[in-house]
Amino acid sequence: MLIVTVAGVRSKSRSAAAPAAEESSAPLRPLEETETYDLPAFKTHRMDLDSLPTSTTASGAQLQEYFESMYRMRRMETKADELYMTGHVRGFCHLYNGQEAVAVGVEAAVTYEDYLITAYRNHCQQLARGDTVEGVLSELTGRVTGCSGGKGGSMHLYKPENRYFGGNGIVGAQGPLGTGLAFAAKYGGTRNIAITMFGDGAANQGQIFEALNMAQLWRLPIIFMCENNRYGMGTSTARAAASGDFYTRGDYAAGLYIDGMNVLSVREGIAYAAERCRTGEGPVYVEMDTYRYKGHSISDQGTGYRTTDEVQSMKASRDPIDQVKTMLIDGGWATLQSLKGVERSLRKQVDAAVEFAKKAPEPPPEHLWKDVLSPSASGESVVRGTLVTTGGKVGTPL
Ligand SMILES: Cc1ncc(C[n+]2csc(CCOP(=O)(O)OP(=O)(O)O)c2C)c(N)n1
Ligand SMILES: [Mg+2]
Repeated sequence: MLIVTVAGVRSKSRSAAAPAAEESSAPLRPLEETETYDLPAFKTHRMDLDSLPTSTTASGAQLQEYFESMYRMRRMETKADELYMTGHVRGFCHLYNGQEAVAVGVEAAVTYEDYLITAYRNHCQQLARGDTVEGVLSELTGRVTGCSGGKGGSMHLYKPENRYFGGNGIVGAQGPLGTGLAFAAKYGGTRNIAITMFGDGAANQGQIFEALNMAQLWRLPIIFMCENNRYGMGTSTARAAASGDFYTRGDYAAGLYIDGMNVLSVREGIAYAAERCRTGEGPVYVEMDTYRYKGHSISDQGTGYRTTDEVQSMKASRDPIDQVKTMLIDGGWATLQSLKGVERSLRKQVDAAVEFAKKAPEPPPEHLWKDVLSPSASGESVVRGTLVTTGGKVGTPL
């Protein structure tokens, strides 16, 4: 049982995985009405815990939006899995199932003026930053309608117009890159911030500490966000990390622990950390306590290094989508039946996106060098002064 002060309306209790069963014919409550929710406890490092909120208000409309966004993500990832298994997606494919509240809660706290960068588990952030399911599945299946024209695939999703910088296959690389984005925000005299998301495995890397040192020294507006999903590939944090309290690992930098399975907690924690960054106090090292339901990538069943019981109990007690469903039903904005209708319609939309991606054209041969190498003045692709097409030097006809 989950005490709903962790996830829902105050002083009621209900299993997060079992929304109210009773259906009533009473009219649903207007979505603009709000409810107050207790938040799961934050933990802080070099930051005043008492200045963090202990409760928050959400409207039915907000909760409905969070529910739909997370359900759409879950469904898209499930379909990506199927597309991989049937040979439509090749290469790598890392799924986000279980971690959706992080992507959705972050976007509820910042705007597209703020920079976002992450690792290879990046499909859902792309959606949250304004791409469509059609767009994401197109890139995964190598279609010209994807954001990288079908030449990048699963690990190369970007939306620069909404300040989303992907999509980075090298573990930890987004630490220094995100710090550069924060530097740009500060250098440009804006109040914008950068969020760099990385895993618990990446948190042990030297480049994260090097970038954090610079960010603290220069008081850069950046959230170093460690998504602690308990595993780096098949290695548990207990076996890989000398300290599992990731929020304290910034040492001299402020740290914040957030329940990453609770979308309201993510929203409020990130809103707080972001405001701190905007006022020039320097970086915040956030630990998102979350969990990945699937294996590391599609080639990993995710069963060899953890028990089925562990996964099932996480789903039963902390699932982010079920938590919001419970809030919607308990708050009187929805019934189990009305939410089933919403789920049905979202599944249809995702199915249509799958068909769209399967039918979309692959990139034509003339796109082979496009966007890969810098063009010469005459528009031809060049590597170190050599024309790719002819092997000749720029300006020297063969
Ligand atoms: C520099 C580097 N080393 C190793 C790898 C191989 N690798 C890919 S993902 C991964 C584990 C990372 O785990 P974590 O940071 O916890 O992220 P998660 O996959 O859990 O999201 C490793 C070792 C890599 N891509 N880059
Ligand atoms: Mg991990």
